Amino acid sequence: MSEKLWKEAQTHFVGGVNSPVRAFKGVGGEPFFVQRARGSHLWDVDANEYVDYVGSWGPMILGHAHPRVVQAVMDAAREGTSFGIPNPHEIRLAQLVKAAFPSIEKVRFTSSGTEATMSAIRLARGFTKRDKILKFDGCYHGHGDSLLVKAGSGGATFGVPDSAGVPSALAQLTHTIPFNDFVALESIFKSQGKELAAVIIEPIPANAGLFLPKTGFLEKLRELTQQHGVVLIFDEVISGFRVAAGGAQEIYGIKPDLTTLGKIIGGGLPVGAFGGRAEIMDCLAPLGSVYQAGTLSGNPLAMAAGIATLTELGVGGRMGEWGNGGMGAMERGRPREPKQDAKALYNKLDARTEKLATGIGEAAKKAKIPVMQNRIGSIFCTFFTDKPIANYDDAKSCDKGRYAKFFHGMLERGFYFAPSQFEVGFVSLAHTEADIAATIEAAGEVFANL
Ligand code: KE4
Repeated sequence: MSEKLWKEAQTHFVGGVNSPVRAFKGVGGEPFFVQRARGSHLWDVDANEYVDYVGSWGPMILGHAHPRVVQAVMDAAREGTSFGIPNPHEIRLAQLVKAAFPSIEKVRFTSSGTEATMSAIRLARGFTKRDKILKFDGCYHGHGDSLLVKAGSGGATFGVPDSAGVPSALAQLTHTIPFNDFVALESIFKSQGKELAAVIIEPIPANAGLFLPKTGFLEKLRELTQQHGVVLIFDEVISGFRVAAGGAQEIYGIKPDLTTLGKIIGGGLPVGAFGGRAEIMDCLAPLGSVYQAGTLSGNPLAMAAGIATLTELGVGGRMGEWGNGGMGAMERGRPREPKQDAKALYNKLDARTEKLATGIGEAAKKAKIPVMQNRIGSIFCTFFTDKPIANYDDAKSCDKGRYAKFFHGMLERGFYFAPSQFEVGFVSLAHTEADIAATIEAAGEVFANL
């Protein structure tokens, strides 16, 4: 059935997909079509079952079709699917976001991470009246024109990090340097510091595989941006509510000027957000001169899914008059205490992912396959190399062919990993010890055949 659908999909969609990374170009072969998903498992239209380590590229931290998320969306849908008028759900989700991100004084919801980062860049340019921006090689911040310069994710997968169609006059305003490169960082601020509107960074880059900031790198970046009046934007679309409730800024104790969010805060429905210092945010229309808008921004269903997800994650937040959960909880006026302490849940995710990553690493070692496992919290990446991976160049030197064989070997055994060496894997609260054990066993078989 997947083959039949794939054939027809080619007649409707470019490359058969609505987003390039889904086309399996990074690993070869053809994607399957999902029929349904629940918890940590997916079923394709041919009833094949998979343990899912992509989780829709990050949103599904609770696992698929979590009953409370589904219920919240159903409750909200019964009241109407979109108003284009302020609604109480927006307030509750904002409370939960601000409870986890103290750096966010004001927030604006969008319908995707791309909209969030695009808007944050425009806002920083409007606030500073400067045009240039700095990003890092291999980081991906969505497909906004200014950000498709040496971008990761699909850009890296297809080896086209700089997209056609972006006017060179605009692309020239985007400077890029290698991540974790202290010398390049000092030098670009020496030469361009006063002309930079913003630096946008994935504090934990997860779009060229996964690598971590070297000690002091983010602190140095914060210090230099402060000195030069440059807006520091933490793109936490992946890391927000993923590596900790308060994302990378909670882990590293750095306060950015703006933060962008997405994925988890929508619980699988289309949501993005950008927020930060009120002094900067207030430059946005309708108060300020930086225009930004969206028909479905703050959509009640997407808000309800996000509220239910963050509540299940134990993100307490100030118990506003709307309480937790969807509209239902509001009408009943019964605010519900978050189920569990967020810390305990993140520790559980961390321990389970540690077990998986260690198991895969040991299986590779036993088969004498050089593999480097990078991990933080419930994000992991299996690089086929014997070298440590600390930036995009390191990631590009990995054995992508071997990754593709690993991917297909695991897929045949019912384990769905990211269809590209330049993406990451995610563990959810729904992944069981049995899932992890079975995955490690399968990896052992695959490595033995590599
Ligand atoms: P969206 O526009 O795809 O919602 O978000 C863009 C974005 C922004 N910032 C970061 C750090 C991101 O990782 C993303 C999107 N991530 C990719 C996967 N790595 C989305 C998957 C896809 O493009 O289909």
